[in-house]
Amino acid sequence: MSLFRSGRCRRWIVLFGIAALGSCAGVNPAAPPAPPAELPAALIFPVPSIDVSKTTSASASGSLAAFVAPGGRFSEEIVQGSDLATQGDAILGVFLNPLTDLKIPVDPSFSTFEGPVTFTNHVGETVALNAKIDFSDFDLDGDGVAEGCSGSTSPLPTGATAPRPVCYRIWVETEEGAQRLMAGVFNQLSLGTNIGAGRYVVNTSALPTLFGGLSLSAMYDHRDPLKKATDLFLGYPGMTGFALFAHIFITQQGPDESAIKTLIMSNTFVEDPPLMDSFRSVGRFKEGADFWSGTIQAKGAFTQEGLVESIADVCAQISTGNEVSRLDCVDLGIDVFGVTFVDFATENDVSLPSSANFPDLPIF
Ligand SMILES: [Ca+2]
Repeated sequence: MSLFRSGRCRRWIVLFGIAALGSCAGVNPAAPPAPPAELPAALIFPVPSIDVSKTTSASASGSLAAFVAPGGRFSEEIVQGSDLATQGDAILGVFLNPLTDLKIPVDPSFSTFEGPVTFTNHVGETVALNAKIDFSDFDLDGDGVAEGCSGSTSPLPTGATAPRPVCYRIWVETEEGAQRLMAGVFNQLSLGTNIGAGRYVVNTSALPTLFGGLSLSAMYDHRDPLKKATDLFLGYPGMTGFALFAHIFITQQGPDESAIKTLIMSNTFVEDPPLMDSFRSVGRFKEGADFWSGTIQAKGAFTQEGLVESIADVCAQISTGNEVSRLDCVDLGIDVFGVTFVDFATENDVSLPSSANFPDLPIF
């Protein structure tokens, strides 16, 4: 039986609407941006997706389940992390695509931008709001130092030759007044084909009827197409603070048609005694090959209905879902021995910057 059909995980899906879902040593978008060969005409707020939904890049499938025979010993284990990651991408798209639709010019004369934005949730409900975006430099991560941004939508201030990050803070104007929605930094702007690098945090309490207060953050570095990393955190509020956290870290090494992809996640319900209900996994596969290597630890509700509680460095054939010799994975270079779980997400991971760094009301 699927994790998704258990009571808890049905609730997970309901909570996140569309459903949701790695330490992030691999992501360091704070590194100096490489000089961009070109600049986009308008700002793209990219979904930092690394596709783990299929085993061949030529396939159109949206779920790894299409490649896995049901009923194999590890069929569910192979599929479920992939599905959660894919659903996480869908959640990000809900917030980011409407912002890209604003078509904000990349131009050093734009230090602010204001325009109508329409958000749509998973059941098609929409909210149209006015967004106000300020691009001045600020301290995103709260370390006491501003991020050194350009102060405009362009990484190149007028007359400058060295690119700088682009910072943004977004407020939306609701019936209850203006509220903070999102803050972030582009360390390298997305060109569409190469989404660059950046970091952001979103809090949807300004849009409670649509998303119920979901908070999320992401760090991504896709500047090198042969070495991409995305670190994603999701938090959903419960009766007494956050109830549910997901932390998903995905890397891709190599070109799309033969990439090794590693998906590491730690998810927990914190409404129960801490970490009683938790799910941690490491999974790795290589595009174009039929093997998956994985390690899983599940506790509490996550072990219901047949999901294994603990496996380590298992090698399975994707198409059958059954265990094979570990050498098959070792030879392929995908064995996960020694790969550690990521930390569980905390409230800090999904919190907007302090009011000192991100004022409660728009600053223009
Ligand atoms: Ca800082």
